[in-house]
Amino acid sequence: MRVPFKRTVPAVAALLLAAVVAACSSSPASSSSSGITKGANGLDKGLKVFIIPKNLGNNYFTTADSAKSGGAIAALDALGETGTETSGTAATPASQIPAIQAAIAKGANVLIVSATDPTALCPTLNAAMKKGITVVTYDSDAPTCRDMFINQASTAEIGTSEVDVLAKEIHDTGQIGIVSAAATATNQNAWIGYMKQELKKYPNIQLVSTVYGNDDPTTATQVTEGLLQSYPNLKGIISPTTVGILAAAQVVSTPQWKGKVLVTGLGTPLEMKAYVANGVCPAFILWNPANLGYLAAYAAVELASHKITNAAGQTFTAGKLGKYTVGAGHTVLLGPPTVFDAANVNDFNF
Ligand code: RAM
Repeated sequence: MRVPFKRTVPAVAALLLAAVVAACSSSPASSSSSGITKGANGLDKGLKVFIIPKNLGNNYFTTADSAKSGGAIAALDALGETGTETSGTAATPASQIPAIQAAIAKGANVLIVSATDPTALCPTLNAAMKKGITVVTYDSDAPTCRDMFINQASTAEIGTSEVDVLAKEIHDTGQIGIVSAAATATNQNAWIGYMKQELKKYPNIQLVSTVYGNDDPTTATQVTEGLLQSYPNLKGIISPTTVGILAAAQVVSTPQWKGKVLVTGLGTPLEMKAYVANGVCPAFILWNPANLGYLAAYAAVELASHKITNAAGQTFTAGKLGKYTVGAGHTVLLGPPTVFDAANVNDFNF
């Protein structure tokens, strides 16, 4: 016969006390109310991760972020996190900041951000870090208000190689212009800084103007047309943005400019292969955007799980990409950039 279990008053009190202690002492990493648990690999599972590119509707970021392309959300799915891509439609802080604020309000544990404007974003990102949210930048940095930056390739190499590619094509001579993204973008400004240094090696090349297309196809087309009208003897355009280089190549493919002006910069193989074929853009540069997003996701989860810190020398494995080491300035480098031309441009699906 089963003996009915009789709860004594002290036993009930002890149970209540245990429940109160458990509720009060739950850390974010083990709290069942937050849905975060510790996996056998030492990483938190169930983190709410928001990926916030400069803007939505830009193929480069869609590739970097989405599950389908093997980007950030593919990595987050594999790790058991909740990954959400969100941003505004324009690559401006006015469009991006509300998306960051909304992600914080939704209980984000991690923000992965490509900064449209570090100055404008920092108050919001600093507030997020104060709340204990892990802030990782990828693609475009905000150096004073993040825990870690995932850099696509060496900043110096990206800047100097674009100049070297164009210099060779125009035989080291003539006027050139730059069609950039937003005037506030950290990544483009840093690359342009290295372009200017590299141009000192080419005394017969003159950089006549830098114009800004704001990663908007219409604006990029208009500023390219304006640049060509102002400098009718222009020999080349460098556009260190996937949106800008496509617009510039389209403008230069019209009869007025084709054969007179060459375009290079940073582009995606799928968008640029037609302009390699028609001779307007014989060569351009990029990295694998999906790998950038994937690496950023792994690094952010390692950091948020306190499995690594952001100190130089810390190492972690980013799934299929293998082992990475944190470098100086709390930065992780994806790898070297790739030069695309007629020999390889058809081999890539991004
Ligand atoms: C655009 C964006 C992005 C940049 C690429 C190369 O898509 O400006 O930040 O890294 O171009």
